[in-house]
Amino acid sequence: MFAQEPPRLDNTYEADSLLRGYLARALPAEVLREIEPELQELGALAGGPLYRLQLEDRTSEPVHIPWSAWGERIDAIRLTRVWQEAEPLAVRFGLVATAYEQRHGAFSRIHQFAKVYLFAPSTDIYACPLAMTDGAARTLLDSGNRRLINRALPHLTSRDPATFWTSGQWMTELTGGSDVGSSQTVARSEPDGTWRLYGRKWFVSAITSQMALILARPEGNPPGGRGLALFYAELRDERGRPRGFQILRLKDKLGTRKLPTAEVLLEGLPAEPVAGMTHGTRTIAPMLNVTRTWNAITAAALMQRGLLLARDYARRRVAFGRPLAEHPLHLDTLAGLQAETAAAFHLAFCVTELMGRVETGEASDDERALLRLLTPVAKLTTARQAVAVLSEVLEAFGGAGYVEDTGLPVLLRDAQVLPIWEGTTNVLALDVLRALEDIGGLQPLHRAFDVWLQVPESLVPLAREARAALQAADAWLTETAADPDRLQADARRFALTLGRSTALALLLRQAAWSRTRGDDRPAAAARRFARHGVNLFPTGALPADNRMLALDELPVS
Ligand code: MFK
Repeated sequence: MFAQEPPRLDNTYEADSLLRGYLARALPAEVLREIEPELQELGALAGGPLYRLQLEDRTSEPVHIPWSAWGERIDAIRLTRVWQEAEPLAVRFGLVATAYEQRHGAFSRIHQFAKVYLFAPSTDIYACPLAMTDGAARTLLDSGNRRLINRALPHLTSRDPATFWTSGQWMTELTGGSDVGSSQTVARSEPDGTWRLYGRKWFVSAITSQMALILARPEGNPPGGRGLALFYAELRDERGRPRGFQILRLKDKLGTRKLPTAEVLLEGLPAEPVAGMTHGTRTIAPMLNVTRTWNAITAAALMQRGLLLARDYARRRVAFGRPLAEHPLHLDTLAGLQAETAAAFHLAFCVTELMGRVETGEASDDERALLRLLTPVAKLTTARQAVAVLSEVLEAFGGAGYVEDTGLPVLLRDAQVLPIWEGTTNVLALDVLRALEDIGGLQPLHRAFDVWLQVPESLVPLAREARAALQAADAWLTETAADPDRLQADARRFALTLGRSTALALLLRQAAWSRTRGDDRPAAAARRFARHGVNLFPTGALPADNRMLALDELPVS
């Protein structure tokens, strides 16, 4: 009887020419030599036992256990098998610790995120608590609060599962969502000078964490983000019982279903201010920027996972008399996906390069400015690409891509969270405008393009295309500076034009390097990516037209 052969994964480090080519260019040879055995090991786990466990454990989900058998409120969470395996592995491989140990100086962030990239697609979004843990470590360090740094950092960056903590970020409320400044959680001071938090957090990711950074409004503070303060809380007592909060329910989500996201009632959770009693959103910004970088790396990683599977399947699946891999139209489709994935990969890893340089004090002023600008640009660009690419990946399997027990549909469902959490595409597009105000314009990016785009003659037309898109974006900025409605209405096109032109420039940097080593795949990816379009600028669209279309109004005569 005829049966289809399923797609197979092998060592996902060895199979990934994108990652290996990038690391060979971006890292000094001795650093790559030192870290490669670890990447090999992680690639073998990710493509072997972890992937098999994901498939085996596909239908299990975390369970909330509100009460003990004897009536005590315990709010325990039973995790899936993959999540149980993932934590000790993450600790052993130092998925958070690597960034703080800085064994390879400014390259440590590249090292860390290469591991995250291999780990994330095989661990059912366990990257989420790790991202927040990394973000919490960064936020506490930036706050300068020595007591909390001494207390929490050794746990957050531990290499020992017995002492490792993850952190949550408790921000999102029914009133708040993206508009965190309208949060209603209050902080009340006790007679002894300590603080307790009261309110309802609507969407708390990874409720299993040992600590959390929480936004709350000290009583009497004004409304808005400035009236919020950032608090630190340790969430469970020595017996594991919640300290002044209840889990109301786990959220019933489209994807990331292995991730226990909870709705939480705060009923006097003891907490400690991190950095003063105001400006909470500003204080938590380092958390947002770190988790947005994890988001971008995870987006690239999920795309690459989908492609590895689709590529393998194309060699096994015979239709109309030959393997899919011999059908020109199927090849063309996969090539388009590969180009988008390569572009997302380089954009995301560029942010990790900058992050490493800033954190070790080696960055120039331009590099600091680029990190602020490219973090939201990379997050929003790669997240949109991930949804589009993974939708197409499912289609590359035909009906099998739509059938749950192939383990494929989850790729698309999980990808769909990437443009939503950590700031939607539109919220991030507005953050790009805010970043430009902070850094004073696009000059740092123009100067970076000059460095990245030193390419051989044959790639010069593509380099011109990247530059032209950046110039169009810059011209738009000058032209609309005095028109806030138009500035906002075009902000997404603007941000995506920055993202796509920067990704093309970075692909060309890699292509120029790879060509001297006889590898023309990055150049092919750049050509194909450019053909998809890097300049999203509208011609003549105006906010008045937008309103008429969006709200279906009659044109004003
Ligand atoms: C796979 C791994 C992925 C990661 C998994 C993590 C899972 C976690 C799931 C979640 O928790 S999702 C919820 C995440 N929520 C968000 O990302 C919130 C989205 N909303 C925004 O980003 C809003 O723009 C923001 C809350 C920041 C608006 O806050 P405000 O207080 O109304 O706005 P304002 O006044 O513009 O900003 C306050 C200050 O912060 C300003 O500084 P100043 O006080 O000095 O003027 C801003 O410049 C600063 N700021 C805001 N965003 C910043 C920033 N600074 C640096 N970087 C940024 N990104």
